[in-house]
Formats: sequence, structure tokens, C-alpha cells
Amino acid sequence: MAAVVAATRWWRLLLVLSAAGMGASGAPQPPNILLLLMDDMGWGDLGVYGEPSRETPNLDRMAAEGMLFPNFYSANPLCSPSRAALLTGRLPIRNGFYTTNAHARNAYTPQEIVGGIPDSEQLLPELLKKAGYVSKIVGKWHLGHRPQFHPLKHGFDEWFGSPNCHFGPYDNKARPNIPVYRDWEMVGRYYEEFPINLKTGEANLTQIYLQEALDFIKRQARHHPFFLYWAVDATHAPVYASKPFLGTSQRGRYGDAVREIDDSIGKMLELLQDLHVADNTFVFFTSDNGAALISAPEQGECSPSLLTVSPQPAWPSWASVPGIAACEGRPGHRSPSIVTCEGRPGHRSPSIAACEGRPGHRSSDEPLGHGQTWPLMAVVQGLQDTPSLLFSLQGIDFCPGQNVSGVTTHNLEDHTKLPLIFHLGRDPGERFPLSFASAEYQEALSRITSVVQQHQEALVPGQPQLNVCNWAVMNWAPPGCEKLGKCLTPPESIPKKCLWSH
Ligand SMILES: [Ca+2]
Repeated sequence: MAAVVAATRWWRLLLVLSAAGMGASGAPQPPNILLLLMDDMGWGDLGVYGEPSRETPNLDRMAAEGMLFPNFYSANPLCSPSRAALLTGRLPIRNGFYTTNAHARNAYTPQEIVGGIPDSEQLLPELLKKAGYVSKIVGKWHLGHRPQFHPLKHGFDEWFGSPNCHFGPYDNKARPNIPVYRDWEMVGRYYEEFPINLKTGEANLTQIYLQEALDFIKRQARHHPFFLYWAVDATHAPVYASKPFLGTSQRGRYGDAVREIDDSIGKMLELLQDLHVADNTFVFFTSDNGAALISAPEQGECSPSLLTVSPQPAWPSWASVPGIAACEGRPGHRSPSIVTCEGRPGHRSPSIAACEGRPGHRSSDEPLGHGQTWPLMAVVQGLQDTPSLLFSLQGIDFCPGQNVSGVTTHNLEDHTKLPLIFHLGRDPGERFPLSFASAEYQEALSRITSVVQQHQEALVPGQPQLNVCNWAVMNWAPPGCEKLGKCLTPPESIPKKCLWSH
């Protein structure tokens, strides 16, 4: 869907940026890239997006001095497919991050998953490597944990983080604790060498991830163009923060985690300034999916914003995520208001390409993408002044008191025969579907249906990676476990269909 097109556009931008200055020796170094990917952070969770406690000064400043993307979508409402799309620039249905085990069911990569990112996919760090970049992933990978899916086999040069979510603690008998890797080998496991106190919410992980980032930036900034993918997960349940931040937010533990992340990003931006590379670094901040309202209020937030919805099947606002760019070569650029790249406040899905310094470049009148998993669930197409969002299927686990009658449902509902259509310009919260009898609805349906047909005719689905699970493939004995004395014995191999309950 739109998110993927946004991802594709952001790819285009990066490729243009990385192509700049390449070739002749002595040419300017291609820009560094700092991609800050949050986990389950909702559209309304930052001050600059209207969160009233205003506890994200660094991100708010970054938006004020850079660019804010008020309509920015991820490709999927769950971590793995969204991240696969971000790094490949391709819809999950194409890159294989979907399941056919059940109709219209999202899927991801728990540690019993057999599949992962296929070798046939070209990831962003693989392309950047050809341009001389050194790439590091800090934090959550989530594109498969088996050896062939290791991030260093898919373009990254360094890794500090984990292959799966920080769920647990497990007993290391029925299910192993999730390992934490440094490059090729594990260096410990969550709840063991890397503790997370579920009762107090205390964990030092964001600070560790920050130090990994600062160290990498210091090492690389003067020698090679770098790509740092900072994929922290403190805002994913169970949310956590380090001791100095615990209890400091007006909005509970989730706010503590957000405050620590904001503070960390401030330190990274400060380091770029200190190293005199800020002018040549493209920084982009976003989230893998919208707010995890299923985790609220204890482990998430029902923030009072337009888009307060959950990572649940088919509902697109789950995929409405923050998007902030600090554009290369425009240090100190200050927008008088929240603007898109094209300088039209509120204009929908701005073209990241405009960050190239080509403000006349135009791509947002293209169909903005379609669908995410299987089957097609939603389409975003058109501009702010035209009805631009269609649903064929939807479902949501909404926050108390925020139900929208006839729109939000606890269970997935099939609207294929009479899709819901929203005018995102007038109704960015997607609460008021157009009247089926209206001329506006009929015109939009006709227009978007042709986009759907084009998509379906051109679609070449990837081999689904999220169908088969096997407890024997879990993180029993990751590489490096021998050195730590932490190898566990896997159970008998019994492949079975993965069951997806949400
Ligand atoms: Ca997520």
C-alpha cells in the first residue's frame, strides 16, 4: 500500500543520494544514512503529531528543522512484513513476508518460524554496499533467525541486536530465550545476560543500542559513507526503559520508553554535528506499524489523536506511522509550519524525492500503492482533494470509547463487494466512510478499482515465507553458544502450519 510506495520512494531518494558524488576520486562523499525505526509507535505518539504531554523535544525539533510527513504509511500492521518491505522496497506479497494459511491473516517471525528473507530479495544495505557504504543494524532484525537469514548475509556489515521480539522469559526447555547477537555470534540472551525486569519495566537495552550507534558513527563518519539502521524495540510490549527514565513520563511506562528514545536520538544528532557530518547525513525517523492498542494502556497508548488504531488486520491506520526527515544538505532548514516536501501543508503522501532538492519533482499523483499481504485489503490512491482510501477487508482492536460505529470491528469483516471508501483529505482519521449512493463514492470506486486491477494483473507473488513453523528451529543453539556454554538441545523436528491468532 501507500507505505510501500513511500518506502519505494525513499529508496529512490537514497539511490539518488548515494549516486551523488560517486565515481571520481576527490568527489564529495555520498551522504550517510541514519534510519531510525521505532517499534509499535503510533502516529499520535510524538509531540509534533499532537501528543499533549510534549515529551519528545528532540524529535519535535528535528521535525521543525527538517520535514514532517503527516501522511506516512508502513507496509503492514506487523513488525516483520513491514520491515521486510522497508528494506526491500517491495510489498510483502512480493517479497514473501505473508502467509496463505488463513484468509486475510497477518503473520510475522516468531522463533518457531521456518522462513525468512529470501536470497532473491535485494536489501537496501546490499545496494549501498555497491556504492561503498558500510552498514550496521542495531536492534531488532525480524526477517528470520535461521543461519541463511542472518543480516550479515543480506548486506549488513555489523549487527548488534536480536533476531526476534524480546518476549519472555522462557524456560530454555520448552522454548529458549531470545539471543542477542554481536555480528555473527550470540553474546547472550534476553532475561539472562540482557535483563528485562517485567515487573518494574527496567532494562538497559536502549542505552546499549545508543552506545552501539554512537560508536559506529564515530568509527565510520570520517572514512566511509555509512548506513545505520537503528531498530530499537523499547516501545514494543513488554515496554522498558532504563532507570534514569523510569517514572519520568506523564504517560506511564510507554512514555518513559519514548522519552529515552527521544533523548538517545538527540545524542546521535548531536554527535553528527560534533563530527561535522550532519550536513551530509540523511536522517529518517519512522515506525514499523501504528500504535499497539492491544497493549494499551499498560504497554502502549491510546493517545488522543486522529489515528489511534491497532496493528490488526486490514485497518490502514495501523500503518499510519510518524515520518520525519532531516534532509541532506539542508542543515538548519526551518519550516514555518508543518509542511510536506512539496510545501503544501497537509498534502497527502509527500514525495520524498523532493528532498533531493528538486521541489518541482512530482510523483504523488501516481497510484500510491495497494494491498499488503493476502489477499488485497486496502488501497490508497490519489491526492488530498480526492477520495483516496478504499477497504475491502477491515478489522480492529480499538481503544475503549473510540469505536466508530459501522467502521471499526473487533473481528475481520469482508467488504469486498461494497468497499468502504474514505476521503483522507477531509477525514484523515478514517472515521466517516463515503455514502455508497453518492456520486463521489461511485467515482472513487471506479478509479480505485482500476488501480486494483492493474495491481492484480502485474502481481507476481513471492513464495510465502510465513506458513511453516517448527519448534526445532528455535534459537536453541545459535552460533557462538559454545563459547558461552549456552547451547540448548532442540526437540524433534516436526514441521507444521503456523497458526496466527492476531
Ligand atoms: Ca511492530
